[in-house]
Amino acid sequence: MKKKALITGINGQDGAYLSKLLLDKNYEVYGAIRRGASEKTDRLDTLGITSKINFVDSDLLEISNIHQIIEDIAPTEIYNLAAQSFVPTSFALPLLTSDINAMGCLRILDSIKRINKEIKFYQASTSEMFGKVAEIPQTENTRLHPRSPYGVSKVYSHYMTMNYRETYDIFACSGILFNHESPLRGKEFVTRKITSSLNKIKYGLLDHMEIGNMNAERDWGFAGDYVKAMWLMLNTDHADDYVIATGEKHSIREFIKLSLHFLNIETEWEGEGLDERVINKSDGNVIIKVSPKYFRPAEVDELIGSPEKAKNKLKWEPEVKFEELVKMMIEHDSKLIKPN
Ligand code: NAP
Ligand code: F7E
Repeated sequence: MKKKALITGINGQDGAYLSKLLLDKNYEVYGAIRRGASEKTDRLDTLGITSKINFVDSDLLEISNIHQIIEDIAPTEIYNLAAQSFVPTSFALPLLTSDINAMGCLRILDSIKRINKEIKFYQASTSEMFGKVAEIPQTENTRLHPRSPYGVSKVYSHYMTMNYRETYDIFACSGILFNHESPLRGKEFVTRKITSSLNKIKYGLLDHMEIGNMNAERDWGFAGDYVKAMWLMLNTDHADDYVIATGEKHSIREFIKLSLHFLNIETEWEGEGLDERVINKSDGNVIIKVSPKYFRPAEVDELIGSPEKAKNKLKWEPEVKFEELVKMMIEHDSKLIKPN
């Protein structure tokens, strides 16, 4: 019999790549999707898999709906990827973020407990839980110190996942995933903002890009590699929590410089802090300015994860390196806007 997976947040970046992976593994894939005023399947369309997915109307805010769809579908595995996942929005909407990210997870866990404790559960935990980092690199045992309502909401769901595993013997795993990017990344996140905006600048569709803190450092991997780790967690001998990362960190400034390199834009960098700016050598135009608008009330300065446990226990390794990831994103955005 085919395995059945229910994916919340199926139309997000990870939902799209995970669906593709599970369909390739011959799963029946059910996608929980909340209704919106416009079409939302563009990422699934890009991967050519929309018609293979069984969509169900769902919202993590509604307990009766969650209970009902789990009962109706009777999934073998549930991947909880739905979230209000943009950190700056979590400062503006802390209660809604908590309701979706923290209580949403609990609504699913409690439904599993009541309906069928054999259903395996994956929770999308995050490196944002480490926040003001207690040690370098961060492991599964590093003390948590979140720096945003988003981070705090994910700490709640992380511990609740652990609690339901220990208390009710549910096969529930948390993947503590560090930043992972792709051509399908939302354009509000810094990597895609950079690759999309710099392409527009190159082809004359945008005058300049405004950016926030370029000193922040992240451990960036490829989303396609990271969804494999999610599946491995639910398909190994026992449930546990794992850090998924590359073990390498780079600053936002480095990401920008590499993107400029792949676009063959030669630049000069001037000024410091809020006055820092980047000038296009070919025409003398300022193409990047710093704006206080993109600074956060509290910042996570530096994240770098140790994927040792995942390497040893799951035999998981990231395949796409930093340079390859930047190139892939730049090339994808070039294709989207290049004339002809
Ligand atoms: P994403 O692209 O922002 O997708 C989030 C998904 O959640 C969207 O499909 C969204 O649907 C859905 N959603 C939001 N609120 C919902 C609600 N109330 N009910 C049902 N669905 C709702 O996020 P992602 O990058 O794929 O990340 C997937 C998960 O991993 C998230 O939980 C995120 O917090 C976590 N995570 C991501 C990273 C990363 O670097 N990408 C790292 C660690 C953890 P709409 O289209 O309707 O908004
Ligand atoms: O910011 C800095 C910003 O928004 C990265 C989510 O998937 O990964 C993601 O969260 C860094 C921050 O991602 C801009 O201050 C500078 O230090 O791309 P981001 P994030 O906040 O790390 C984690 C693991 C998740 O779990 C989240 O769901 O970049 N930065 N200038 C900027 N960031 C943005 N967005 N825009 C700027 O203009």
